[in-house]
Amino acid sequence: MASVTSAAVAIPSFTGLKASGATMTRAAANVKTVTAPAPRLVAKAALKDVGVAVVATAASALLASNAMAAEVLLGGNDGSLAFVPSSITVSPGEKITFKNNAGFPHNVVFDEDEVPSGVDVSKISMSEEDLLNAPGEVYSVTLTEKGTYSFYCSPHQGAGMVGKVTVN
Ligand SMILES: [Cu+2]
Repeated sequence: MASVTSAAVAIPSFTGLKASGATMTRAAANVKTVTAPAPRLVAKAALKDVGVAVVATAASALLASNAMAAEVLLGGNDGSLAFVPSSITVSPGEKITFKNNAGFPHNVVFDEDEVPSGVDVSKISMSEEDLLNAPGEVYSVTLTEKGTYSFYCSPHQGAGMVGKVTVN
């Protein structure tokens, strides 16, 4: 997938040359691929920006989950203090990336009373004092235990910034 970036970089040199019609067509096709609003591509790009990462899984689980990723925005485009979407379902080992979008600072804290038994919330949560301050800043977590997890943003919990992830 590193080719996504290099293809985008290579495009100006294609268009700058007196390229044959065939080459131009190929370059145009590349542009289309790169700019297509495919959610999977967006999620993968976000993974490169991981600022704070928590990996609570074995390497084998990570390898198995390479092709899967879920993204949750922190703060709605309409300015709402919310996780968007507020409820997601993922597979065990699937990477979940929380991305600062609007109304920050935000964070992601799992509720110790609302996770599957045996799960240590300190291993999957940001600390209550830890905050994502910059736009696009991300926090990623991987959950392996099946069940339902509730989480909240500590600065905005009172405003209803809570969410749920089901690992199934
Ligand atoms: Cu928040």
